[in-house]
Amino acid sequence: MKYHIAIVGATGAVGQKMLETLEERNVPMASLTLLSSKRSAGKKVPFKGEELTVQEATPHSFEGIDIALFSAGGSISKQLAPEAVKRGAVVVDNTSAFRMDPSVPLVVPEVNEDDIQHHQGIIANPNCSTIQMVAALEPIRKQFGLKRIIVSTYQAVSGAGNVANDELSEQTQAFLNGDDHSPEVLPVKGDQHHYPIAFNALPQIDLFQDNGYTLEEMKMINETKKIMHADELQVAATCVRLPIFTSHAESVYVEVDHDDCSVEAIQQQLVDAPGITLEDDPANQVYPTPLNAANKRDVFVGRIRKDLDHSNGFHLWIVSDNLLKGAAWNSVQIAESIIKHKWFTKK
Ligand code: 11C
Repeated sequence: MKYHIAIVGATGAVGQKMLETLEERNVPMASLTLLSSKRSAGKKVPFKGEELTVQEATPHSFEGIDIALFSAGGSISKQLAPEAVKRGAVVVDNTSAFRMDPSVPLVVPEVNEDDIQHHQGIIANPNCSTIQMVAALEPIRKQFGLKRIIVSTYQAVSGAGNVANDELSEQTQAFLNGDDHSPEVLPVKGDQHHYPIAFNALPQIDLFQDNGYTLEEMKMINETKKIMHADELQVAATCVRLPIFTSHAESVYVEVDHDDCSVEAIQQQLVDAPGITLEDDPANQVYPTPLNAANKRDVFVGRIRKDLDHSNGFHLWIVSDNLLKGAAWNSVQIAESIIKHKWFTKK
């Protein structure tokens, strides 16, 4: 059996990675439809030795589509995802439009694959910084329980799109040449102030909320609880943007429930876990870095240490490609899961 697949946002950073991932994974496809805004329609994109033409996304684009992967921004998803569902497609949405809707499963397959089957047409792909954290912590949670997570992130600019990549390149060049370059994109396009990202660290990702946390921090908190089905889990986050192009890194402190946990036991859980690569050998300076994780599908974990004051506390360093596991690969994994289990029907 082969399936009709569509990508909405095919010319964006994540859309491109979705194409590459579909190509590498050999998903059984009867057709691949590439959709975008009117502005990008007409572009030619190579796929499996052919050239596909990107078309403008309209409600009618979804006639006959089995699975539609959306990554063209929240407003496009809000407008077109219900139209796709109406026409019989299952939508995997990589925006925040439906993530916290109780009727929409929010899925990281290594954690809660079974939730997919309860969909009503839309399955949401979580925020990139949430995905890599929960994928790495789930094997620990299963064995030892989790009481608390405190995370600080070191996030790549590509999370804010190609415009942020361009801003980092141009600013770095200008800074080294001694030229002026006024920031226009980061920390948040459309916010009141912009600050340089080159040679800097910005403790703001997305807009500030009334409680003093940023939206990115609140996504990490709320999405983690939803994916893990753990309302009682204590989660705090500080999200920081660094001048890195690809891969988010996270310093994560966890407190587990069980007293019999140890660094070796956590390493054992992670070594056997799907989608996780353990790189943890401080004696030989082995630990993950954003550059090494880029263009790879796994989540990399290292620097696992026991807290010096809290016997149930452990520190970890978690790194993953934000455009792959954090977006395109997780979406394709969900699509593969729908195909494998024939979870096409709405519940
Ligand atoms: C960033 N994590 O790095 C964001 C990008 O909700 O899917 C992903 C935003 C989202 O800026």
